[in-house]
Amino acid sequence: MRGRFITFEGGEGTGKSTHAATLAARLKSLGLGVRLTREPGGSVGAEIMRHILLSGVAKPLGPEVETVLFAAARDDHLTEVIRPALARGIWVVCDRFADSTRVYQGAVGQVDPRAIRALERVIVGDTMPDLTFILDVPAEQGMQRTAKRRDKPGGPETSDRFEAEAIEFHEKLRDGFLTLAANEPARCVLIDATLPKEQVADQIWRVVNDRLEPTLAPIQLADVSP
Ligand code: T5A
Repeated sequence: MRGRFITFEGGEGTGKSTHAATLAARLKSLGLGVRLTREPGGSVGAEIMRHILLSGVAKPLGPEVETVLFAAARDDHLTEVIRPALARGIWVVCDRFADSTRVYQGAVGQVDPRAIRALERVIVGDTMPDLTFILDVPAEQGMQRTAKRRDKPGGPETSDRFEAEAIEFHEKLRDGFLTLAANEPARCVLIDATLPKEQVADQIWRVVNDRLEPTLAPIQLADVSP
């Protein structure tokens, strides 16, 4: 039986990495095989492209070129990691996926939606997520969270390519993700991520149990996360 594919989306600092990791741990505790991964990145080739994209060196080339680079990274990630895992019955939990391209490069970056759709059709095809959580916090609060993380020992020293954008950019991102959630209710679940972490994690766990019934899935004892 094919594994399930769950993605986390939203603006900066909304808690995607935190909740992707918590969900992966909860699924593993049921004995399921789980692969926790992220975009851009998640495979050797895509991690190289992540470095290029987040360093900002591709920004002067324009949003169309960045879109193609995100798509190339996604193609490697799907081929090397996501599809093989799903085919083995492993549950894949991914921190960002194709919706980020729709919103960052499409809705906000103004790349022609026909180009975004065409790339998605070719690269993602029918490997769309079974369930997508859209974590929502006001843009300012998300930016405060990422700034706080930078102040912690061992945290990143500077903002990356997208974190460094002005607050208006982050407000547009939030609107873009809210629109996406409203347009695709069968796949996307909007989560109020201003609540304390434990409450957010419990809401996510309830939705996963209601929609995907992990307790009924075949048990896989192998731990496949890196
Ligand atoms: N991108 C990506 C595109 O433009 N197009 C694409 O197609 C793709 C795939 C990726 C960048 O690339 C862009 C989008 C991004 O700008 P990234 O480093 O992966 O860059 O950055 P993000 O995905 O934005 O991840 P962040 O790490 O910035 O934010 P998260 O993962 O949403 O937040 P998280 O979990 O790290 O939490 C941030 C802080 O908040 C705290 C956490 O403990 C942490 O300190 N926190 C909470 N605090 C209070 N209450 C809660 N409920 C909290 N939840 C988390």
